Amino acid sequence: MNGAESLVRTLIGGGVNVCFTNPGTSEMHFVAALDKVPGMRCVLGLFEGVVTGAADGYYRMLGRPASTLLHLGPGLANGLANLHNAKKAHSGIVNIVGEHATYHIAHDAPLTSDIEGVAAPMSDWVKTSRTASAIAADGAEAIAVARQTPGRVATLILPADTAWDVAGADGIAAPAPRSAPRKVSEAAVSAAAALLGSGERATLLLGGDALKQQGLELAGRIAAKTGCGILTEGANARLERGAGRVEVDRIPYVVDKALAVMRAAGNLVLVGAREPVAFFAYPGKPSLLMAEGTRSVKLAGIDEDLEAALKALADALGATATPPARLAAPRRPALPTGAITPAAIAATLGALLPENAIVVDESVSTGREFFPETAGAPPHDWINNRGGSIGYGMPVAIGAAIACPDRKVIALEGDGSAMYTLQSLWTMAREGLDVTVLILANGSYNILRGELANVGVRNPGPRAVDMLSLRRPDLDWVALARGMGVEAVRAKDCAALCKGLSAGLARNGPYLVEAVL
Ligand SMILES: Cc1ncc(C[n+]2csc(CCOP(=O)(O)OP(=O)(O)O)c2C)c(N)n1
Repeated sequence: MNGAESLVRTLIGGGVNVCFTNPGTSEMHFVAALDKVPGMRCVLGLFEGVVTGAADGYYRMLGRPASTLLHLGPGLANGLANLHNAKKAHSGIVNIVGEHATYHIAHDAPLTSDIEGVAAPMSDWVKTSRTASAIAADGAEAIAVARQTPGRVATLILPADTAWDVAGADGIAAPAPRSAPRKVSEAAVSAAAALLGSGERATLLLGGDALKQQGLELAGRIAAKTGCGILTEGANARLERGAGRVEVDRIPYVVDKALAVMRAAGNLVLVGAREPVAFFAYPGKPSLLMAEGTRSVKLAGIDEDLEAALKALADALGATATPPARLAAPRRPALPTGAITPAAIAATLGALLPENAIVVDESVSTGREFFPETAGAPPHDWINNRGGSIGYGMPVAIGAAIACPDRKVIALEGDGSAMYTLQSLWTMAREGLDVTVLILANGSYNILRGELANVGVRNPGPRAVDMLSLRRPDLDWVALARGMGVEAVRAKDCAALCKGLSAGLARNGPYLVEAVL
């Protein structure tokens, strides 16, 4: 057995049985090993941002790492933006990057680069496996790191000779068992209970696994008992919502709106969330969104057992049996008519969202008001971009669809964002993934028009405005999708939007609807 096969066997033995790849010469032994070892689902992405984003989406739905295969420093560099998003979402990934044979590196060949240096900022752990006899143990360590609580990005660099040399005696290593998340301290529970019992206005700010149904339900009981509010951070790795679940709002993106929400929120109890920070600094506006005169108490961090923490808090407050507040009643808005507007899209989604759907939200400015209209739709998951690097949505949809083949995935895509990783459509077609992509075609980087004003630019000139336009030429999403094997339709009014979306939702496979705003 060579090192590559030893690594593939170690991955499969360690429960990592999906590999998103974009290989090159230095990874050929790994690619060959994929056929020698049964059990690995291999998915080709035609750009590395598709590969890393897909691994992110897979983890978000299963809580289990997938592996990637990237080609040296430049391949890794192409995948970094979505690796950044994955890291911010606390997604565990075994990120495998090929490297030249160890003795070849000194010769500074064209593709030679400092791979560890490129990997470090977007990884939680980086290791170059220097020999074929070490690769099994190194692979097992990467798996163990990736599946900690929270998940981590473990970058394992695989030199070509490590892959092709003969591996150690049995060639397979088992990762250390997953350790249980840390338990919340009694002191933290008492402090949170005291804050909520103080009579001052307070809000639970939830993140991570506190956004799953059980955590939300406990938060709802605490809210019913104490009168506190419930909020989430602006972007969530995965939020379970819909009819029958506790309804929560996100902190808005726009700073003035966020400040108003935070003023009303009062003191914060942090449960897997951090004190909120604005996405950007703006002249004359604060970076920290905590309202003046308010304070926060940390009940539990992202590395702790958040459901158990909420349970302990509910116990301390005598709220365990209190019926939860804010349960969303089943509600479907009426289908809208006329021109396609952000509000009409919100209503259409609320009217049509199927039960158990996974919504990957990269709707940017168009989707700011999608939550109220979809809150009463049948139970579903809602995924946001936690790293702010656009182009995450369609790749994450791929990973989610592979993780959950029985669930409908809906990717809400700003047209600007979708262009970053549009190669995703080809992978969706090739793998027959059940993803409906809704392109929000406003022909512009609309959000940045607002940002020009927000940073204080008055009367921007034609060159500035032109940098925010996607016109000249217009993008033809129907042609782009068809060119990659995905059926598509253009909708210019609400009736066509409803028809197109319904067609996508009715099939079992990829479909794209271009909604012209
Ligand atoms: C990798 C990366 N490049 C650039 C940006 C800056 N940026 C943020 S939003 C945006 C435009 C998004 O356009 P679109 O998806 O069409 O949404 P819209 O603004 O029209 O709602 C850009 C370029 C970013 N966040 N990430």
